[in-house]
Amino acid sequence: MNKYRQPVTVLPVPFHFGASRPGASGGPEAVLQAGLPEKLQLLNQSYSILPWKETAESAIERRTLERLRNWGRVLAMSEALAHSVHAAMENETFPLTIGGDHSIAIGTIAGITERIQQLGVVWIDAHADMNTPETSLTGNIHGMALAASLGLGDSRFTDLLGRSPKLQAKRVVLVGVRELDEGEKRNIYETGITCFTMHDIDRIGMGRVMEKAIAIASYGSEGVHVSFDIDSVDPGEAPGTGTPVRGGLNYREAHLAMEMLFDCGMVTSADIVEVNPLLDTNGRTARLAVELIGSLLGERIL
Ligand code: 5AB
Ligand code: MN
Ligand code: MN
Ligand code: MN
Repeated sequence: MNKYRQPVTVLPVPFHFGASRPGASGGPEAVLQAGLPEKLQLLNQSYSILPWKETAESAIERRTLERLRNWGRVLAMSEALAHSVHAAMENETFPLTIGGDHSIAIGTIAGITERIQQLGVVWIDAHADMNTPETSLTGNIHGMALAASLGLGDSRFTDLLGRSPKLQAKRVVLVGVRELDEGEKRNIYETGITCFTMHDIDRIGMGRVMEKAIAIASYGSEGVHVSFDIDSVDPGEAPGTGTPVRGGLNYREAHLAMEMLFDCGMVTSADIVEVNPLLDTNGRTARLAVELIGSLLGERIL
């Protein structure tokens, strides 16, 4: 998509409790300020922005565990987001969440799969986000989001809205990976999801990698979700993010990925996450996020 030119529902999620460093909660505001509304207007893309509702903090929300940091807050956010995303789908719109740290994808995917059970996922990230509370070295839930959606880890997250797993491994593809914890390697292998690392991109090129990724995510699927972690891009281009890793996608590779995803006509939702304005230089990373959203929604020079 957005082949059918569905209206876009922009869902800002100012949230950072899934990560160690604060700042990702300023991501949505930074991306909006960097010109997201103007970009959507330029593309003649109809859209609405659904403001995030802060809930009054409860005792449950303050619950935490060393291996599942801030789980109460992450769970409350995930439930609220899942309902908003599901409603956006029911209204025949394209949900576009703006993070926030990557834990928000647990809620997005729970909401989407209420409607699309055979969902493909292209997860573009320097990391795999395939930890469970047992394998994680940090306890940060943003590093567990993909595993939870595949049914691995704590049942509070895997069973959000009542079904698990949300995703089938054969439709899930990682792109841009260059840093994995030991336990994540096992989880990738045991689930059987596909992982294209930077090594694969260097060897066969981003074009071939994305052809394969799209084929896997869309085979027999009713829709494809794109979960784009801005730390997939090289820190030279995208410094404003909490867990940067050298050797990432260059500017053109990142755009090519988004353009090919648009062209495949299967994309029905997306997350753009981990933009951290506190770590950014002059809004560079937020502007990149806006440009990449443009490519995903069909922006072309010709
Ligand atoms: B991100 C790490 N594997 O689990 C962990 O940015 C990093 O959403 C996770 O990809 C990075 O804490 C999570 C060391
Ligand atoms: Mn991530
Ligand atoms: Mn990452
Ligand atoms: Mn990160």
